[in-house]
Amino acid sequence: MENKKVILSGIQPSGAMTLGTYLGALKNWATMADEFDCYYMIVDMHAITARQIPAELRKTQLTQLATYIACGLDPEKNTLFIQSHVPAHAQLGWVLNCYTMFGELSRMTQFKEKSARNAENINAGLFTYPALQAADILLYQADYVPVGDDQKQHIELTRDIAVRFNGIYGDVFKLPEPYIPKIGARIMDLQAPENKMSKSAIDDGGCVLILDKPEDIMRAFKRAVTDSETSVRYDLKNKPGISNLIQIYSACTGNTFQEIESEFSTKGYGDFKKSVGEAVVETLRPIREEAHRLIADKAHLESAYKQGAEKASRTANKTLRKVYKKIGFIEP
Ligand code: ATP
Ligand code: LTN
Repeated sequence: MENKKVILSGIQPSGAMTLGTYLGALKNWATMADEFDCYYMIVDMHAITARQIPAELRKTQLTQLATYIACGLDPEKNTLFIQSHVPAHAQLGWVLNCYTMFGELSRMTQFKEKSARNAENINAGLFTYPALQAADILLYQADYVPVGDDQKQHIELTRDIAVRFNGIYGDVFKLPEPYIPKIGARIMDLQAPENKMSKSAIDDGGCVLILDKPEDIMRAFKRAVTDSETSVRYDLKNKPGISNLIQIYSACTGNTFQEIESEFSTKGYGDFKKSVGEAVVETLRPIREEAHRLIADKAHLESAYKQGAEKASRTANKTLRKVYKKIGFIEP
């Protein structure tokens, strides 16, 4: 373990995870365990920046952990944990709040989008969310953060905060880099392909969930918005719906955009949408089946997150102690 580079990422338990989350993040996480020292969280503290129903939040977290494991994240080879189980996140999060500027936070796209969508609950946590995310990452001295394209800005801010802190106190934090997949980094809503597919967006039927049943997945693809042409051709600007479907098909089958265009050169949109739906169904089928088996095994899930929190705490507390010392806190 010692010399392996460190990977860290997290997903909010703010609802059921989408195909976008799978292709943009989770799918890649599962390939990294041998080469890297991997930490994957369920970020419950981030999730409460939007109002959650307590019983639902509890259930979503267990389902999310089961899905992590079902996607191939072996809890023996990866550190899987729940953010609030490691108090160092809240502790370093506060410290980093004091090294993050109001102007920087005001420029965050996710804050602007979420506050526009939720005008009645623009709370301070939503605003300072990126400082907590920076703490998540910097506590583990992560080298790479595998995320979808929408998180790039937060990782860049994390680096800026780390550079600022290191500039004052010396080399405390490793500077992390985003690790964004070439294909699948931004999956769009099937009904509104100008918007990111998102678990907390308005439910317009354009969102496919990882644990959706095959018939629901097929229905969502059958209804997917396309355009008034007839050719299956990648053109993000003029054909956002079809281009999104090409991305999804490519991410699920491994075929290149060119191979896909020629496969469907003599076929219509109806055939194409059916093939994309089938590819997604087959990609998600084993995950759904395994996740359901694991959801029923509460004892296994509990032992996985407890073991994860213990391991994560050891690493996180080392960094936290160093930070406290550097800034002049007295050891208790
Ligand atoms: P929320 O709507 O609550 O913000 P979300 O659906 O956007 O949730 P997150 O929990 O914010 O999902 O994201 C989890 C991970 O999945 C992040 O790394 C994010 O970049 C990635 N991700 C989320 N949606 C997509 C998408 N549509 N395409 C590619 N990657 C995505
Ligand atoms: N902000 C991210 C979730 C998140 C995260 C992290 C991702 C919280 N902490 C640390 C990577 C690393 C999101 O909204 N998807």
